[in-house]
Amino acid sequence: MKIKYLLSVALLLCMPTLASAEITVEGAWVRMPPPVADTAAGYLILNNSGDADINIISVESAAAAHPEFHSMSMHEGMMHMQRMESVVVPAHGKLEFSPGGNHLMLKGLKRKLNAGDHVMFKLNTSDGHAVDVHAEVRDMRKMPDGHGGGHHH
Ligand SMILES: [Cu+2]
Repeated sequence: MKIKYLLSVALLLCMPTLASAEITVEGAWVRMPPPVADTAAGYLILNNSGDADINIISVESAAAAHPEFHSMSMHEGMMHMQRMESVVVPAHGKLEFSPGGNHLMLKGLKRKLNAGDHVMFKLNTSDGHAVDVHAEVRDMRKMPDGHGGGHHH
């Protein structure tokens, strides 16, 4: 019986763990959009402490009808945004969404976002787990340079 018990414990430990246990979210924030805008950009850092890459296949938010992952790239001197269907947080690594680079694009804002407001996101992983993100809206016009991302390089 003792062996059986140990076996079931081992099985439990081997089951896929919640992605949220392996992914930690750092410094999430949303740039306060201009009053007439119906989109806003969000930024955060995702750390993956696990041994496997984690694929994030969708993002949801009560604040926006169509949240998307976007990348930024330079083409012929112009910055272009491109939608990414999914993003990967590498094993024992991180994925950064920061101004001028990858970002969450909140398209179709459902409400006005004011500085200090809180916006919740849900990131869905390919293995069926979810990562909750709690972001604060920041008015970048009032922020000193270099402190916008909540982190330092
Ligand atoms: Cu964008």
